[in-house]
Amino acid sequence: MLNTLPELKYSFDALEPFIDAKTMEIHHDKHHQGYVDKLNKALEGTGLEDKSAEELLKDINGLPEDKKQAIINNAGGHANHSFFWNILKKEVKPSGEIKDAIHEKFGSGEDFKEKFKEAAITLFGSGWVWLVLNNNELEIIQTKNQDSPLSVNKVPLLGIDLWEHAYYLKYQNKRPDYVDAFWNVVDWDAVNESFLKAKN
Ligand code: MN3
Repeated sequence: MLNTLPELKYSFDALEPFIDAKTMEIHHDKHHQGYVDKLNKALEGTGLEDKSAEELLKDINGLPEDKKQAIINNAGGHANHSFFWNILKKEVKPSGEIKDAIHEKFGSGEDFKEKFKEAAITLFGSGWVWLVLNNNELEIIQTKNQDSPLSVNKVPLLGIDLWEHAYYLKYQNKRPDYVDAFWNVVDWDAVNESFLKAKN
């Protein structure tokens, strides 16, 4: 079974005005589709065609050397975007165990957001910033390009796409404004669900 582009569970304009419809359309239909197509192409003839992007990313040392970087890039692009679409929803407030765990680890929701934003602003070039679970501890990490937290044995709970294609149409060079707007579209119920599943 080839990897396929997942359908969005909401319309392109569902996250307006924070993430605009045109950006969502191009991001999902063109960029994400591109990663899926290139992943399937890279997997041709490797015997790994049936593996999910997540399975491939958890064992990157097992990848054939000549395809390794192409698979990391495009399985990462596929998995990261599939994850991203699922943590986006307007008007969901932090609640549940993840809220308590964030307060315990970072001091407060505001302190957490500040640290996350700092990581997002200081990431040089293209990549992602994540809230992950690492050995049962919450942690904010940066990844370059389409590298996945799964490849370093960390479970993503929340992530922001910091490639310019994710925000340039609306925010141009103002990455900090995009990060501020992002908090209006985090589906904290989905984040909490991932947290409950991943924690011991
Ligand atoms: Mn993207």
